[in-house]
Amino acid sequence: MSTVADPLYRLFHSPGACSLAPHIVLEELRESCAINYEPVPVVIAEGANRSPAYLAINPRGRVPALAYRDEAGQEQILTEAMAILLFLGGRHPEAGLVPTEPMAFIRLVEWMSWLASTLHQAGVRTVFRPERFTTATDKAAHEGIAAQGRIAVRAGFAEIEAKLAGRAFALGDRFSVLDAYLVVFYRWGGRCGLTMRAEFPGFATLIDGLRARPAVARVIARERLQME
Ligand SMILES: N[C@@H](CCC(=O)N[C@@H](CS)C(=O)NCC(=O)O)C(=O)O
Repeated sequence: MSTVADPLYRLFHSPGACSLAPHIVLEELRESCAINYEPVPVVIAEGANRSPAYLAINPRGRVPALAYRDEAGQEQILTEAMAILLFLGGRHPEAGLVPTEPMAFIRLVEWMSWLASTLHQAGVRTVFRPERFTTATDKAAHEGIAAQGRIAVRAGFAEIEAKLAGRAFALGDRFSVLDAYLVVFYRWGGRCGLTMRAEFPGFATLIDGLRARPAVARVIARERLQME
């Protein structure tokens, strides 16, 4: 765990989880706006997200959670990846990570809301955690749930591929919090058994461009992630 004296933010995260997106955004903000933050690992594979200490931070036992100081200097906790990404982008407008034009902002929310609900919870999660959609002992059902989930995930990635067509970044010509979120999904696609680069070449090109950004590369290395 890195330690930062009096960090502006503390991000509770687990390697490769959806917390990777705010981790990337915080690292981008460190580079562009010189903010300091502390990444605090809560390793799901070790059950740390179910520890009493972490449940006191997020009673849902999920990552990410962000600790930040409000205007009165009180520490507050914010949960939900989408809320954290929009909060960070909004709190540091000089970094330009969230569009300010109202309709462009709503289009960003439209994308992110679909990623967080349909593609993450109703798609990827059914592949990774089929036991959460039936009982842990109903092993016969797990395979069918995961297989259906894989179909939904593939359809979701096809939608992303079509939306990205020819774009350098998800929203067009500049990096936004949405790009950071898409890094998470691209990596999960491989772990769902999809051949991402062959099936979704436009998405792969976007990810290649993102990985060339020093902040993104640093976070991928820090979380020790394989992207393909
Ligand atoms: N709706 C939440 C979902 C967060 C979530 O599902 N996080 C996963 C990691 S990607 C988690 O903490 N899983 C631990 C568990 O389910 O026990 C968000 O978008 O932040």
